[in-house]
Amino acid sequence: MKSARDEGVSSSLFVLAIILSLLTTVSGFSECGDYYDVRTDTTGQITSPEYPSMYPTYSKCIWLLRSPGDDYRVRLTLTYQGERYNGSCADYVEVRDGGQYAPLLGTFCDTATNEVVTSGYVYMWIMFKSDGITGSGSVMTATFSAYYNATPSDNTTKPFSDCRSYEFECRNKMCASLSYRCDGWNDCGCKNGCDEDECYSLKITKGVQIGISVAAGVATFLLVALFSFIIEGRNSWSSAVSEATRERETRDLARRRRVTKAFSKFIGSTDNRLSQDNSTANALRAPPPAAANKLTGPLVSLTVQPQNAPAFKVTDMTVTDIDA
Ligand SMILES: [Ca+2]
Repeated sequence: MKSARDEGVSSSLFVLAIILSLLTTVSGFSECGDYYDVRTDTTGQITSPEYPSMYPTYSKCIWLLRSPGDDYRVRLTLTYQGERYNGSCADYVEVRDGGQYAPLLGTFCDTATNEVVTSGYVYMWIMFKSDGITGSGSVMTATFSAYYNATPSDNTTKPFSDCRSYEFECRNKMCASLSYRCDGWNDCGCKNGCDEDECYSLKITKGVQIGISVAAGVATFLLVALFSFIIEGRNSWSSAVSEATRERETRDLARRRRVTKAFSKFIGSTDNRLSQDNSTANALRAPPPAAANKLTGPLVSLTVQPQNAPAFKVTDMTVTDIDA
């Protein structure tokens, strides 16, 4: 029978298997965001992953644009087909006036065609993000250029801080925790030199990643099930051994009582007969020789037949039992 403790252990192992299965799931990531120095003589372009095809799910791209100088701003012309779900932004583009925590210049969830956004200073921060559901969202493309502004801005104020000791700087100047390296998620939101680069010796497709994840999850579950089976089998064996030991001890005790009772009866009948023969009685009641006191071990069989008394056989007892 399974004890409550065993059931608790099995439940905990099952939950652990589920967690491990989820942890072994490798998520896909897209290559997209970057850092650009905006030039005065030409325009640049940024696009959603896999453009001009539809962008994939779980995309995260972050671009940081820097104007040519203090008297320049960044101008972005955006065309986008986003997606809403239950009224909220599911896939969207976010533009900020500097860094990640700078004031918001605009959030685009729906259709936008040649929307123009201009920075107030020298930096512009842009993030495109898609969720895990493929819907109506399709593509994002934008051109950026330098926009001359005669009023210089404070070029010494960075839109981002220097990365801390436990962080690394992504190619797009974002800071990400070192623990985010090679965890299957694109935390930097950039390409080339980001947190998920050079994590695998083999380039594997998303289908193979899913296959590996499922196989790892199933293998983990089977290992836990085997471990639980071994624990349960060991407990059952211990219970069977204990039960057998108790039964043997009970049988031994009952047999010993029967023998003791029969032997007492035999001694009583012998005393009655010997009372008529004092010499024989004295001889039998005399202390045993020294050698007899040293007798130990099992008395396998003893057959006694006093005069005028039925034969009596004693088996399986020890000399110690007789003395007692
Ligand atoms: Ca990561």
